[in-house]
Amino acid sequence: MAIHRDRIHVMGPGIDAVVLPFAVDPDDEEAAATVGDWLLLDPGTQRLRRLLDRRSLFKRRAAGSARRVQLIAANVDTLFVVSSCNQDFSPARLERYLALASEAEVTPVVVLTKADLVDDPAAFVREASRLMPGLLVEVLDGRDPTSMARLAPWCGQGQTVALVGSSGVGKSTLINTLTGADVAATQGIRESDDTGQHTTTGRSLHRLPAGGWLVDTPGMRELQLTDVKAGIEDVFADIVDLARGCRFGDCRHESEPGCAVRVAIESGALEEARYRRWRKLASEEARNSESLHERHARNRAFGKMVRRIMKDKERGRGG
Ligand SMILES: Nc1nc2c(ncn2[C@@H]2O[C@H](COP(=O)(O)OP(=O)(O)O)[C@@H](O)[C@H]2O)c(=O)[nH]1
Ligand SMILES: [Mg+2]
Ligand SMILES: [Zn+2]
Repeated sequence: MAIHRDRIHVMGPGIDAVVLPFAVDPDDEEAAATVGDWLLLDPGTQRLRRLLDRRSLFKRRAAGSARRVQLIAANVDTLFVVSSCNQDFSPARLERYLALASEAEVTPVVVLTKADLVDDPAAFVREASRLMPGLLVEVLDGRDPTSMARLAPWCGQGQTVALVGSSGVGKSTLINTLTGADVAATQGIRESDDTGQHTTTGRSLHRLPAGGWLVDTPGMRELQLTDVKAGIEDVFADIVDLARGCRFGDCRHESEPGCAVRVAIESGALEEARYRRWRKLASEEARNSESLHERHARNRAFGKMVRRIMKDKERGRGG
């Protein structure tokens, strides 16, 4: 249900307890329990026995360290990618979240809020739908409980949902409407997104009236674009497919002869703007992930140097 500093909150039939986490090998970061995990608990000793296999996992690099991975949520089935039908609407931002969802192996559903504030919400739906083949898009007024019927297909028994989206798009409003309770502080009341403070404390899993669960952890909003190469390839599968048809395997799709990507752009089959967003996202991902690898290499080199110095010292002492 929630991870506290040195305890975890678990729930199950007849169980609502705060227990000690597993002692995990620091090199096996994914062996720790996180929100949404299924655990086997010994009812007598209240000790955790086992972590069950996950269906999906959101994780991120912990700030300031190359190695530490922070687990955010496990077993999420559907990710509501929230955007509003106004100035926040940005295909590039949506694609970024779609890549994260794909990487975590979670089905994304784009939820466009503030439908009540625009004249033609359907235009936003059309634009969002074009971002990925088969992408599901819903548009609604997040404050209106009756519009929640649109999200019902993902909120029933046995289903777990999570939300992402930038500040102010209406995530907290949706959470409150979905849960039918005042579980999340909405903006303008007491939540402060800018300072990184979160008022959502306590449990991170909320029961939905239709029987499903909603994950609400502060970490979801800090998801970064690192190690999501496969996710980006899923979102831009059309371009990846096209690039396979380029004459040169290392085609940069600039002015090379026989470039299938350029042909598609020129014929109008591929939107130039989408191509540019792909380039930007892919290079940003490569940069983020590469710098982490470089840091690893540096750490390893430093470790080697230290060991060499120690050895030399030993030798010096001995001889
Ligand atoms: N008109 C309208 N306002 C909304 C809607 N959803 C959220 N809001 C308002 O937008 C503001 C930001 O919402 P909030 O839920 O705090 O956004 P969050 O930062 O994503 O959690 C609040 O003033 C909400 O009342 C909607 O569908 N329509
Ligand atoms: Mg909020
Ligand atoms: Zn090419």
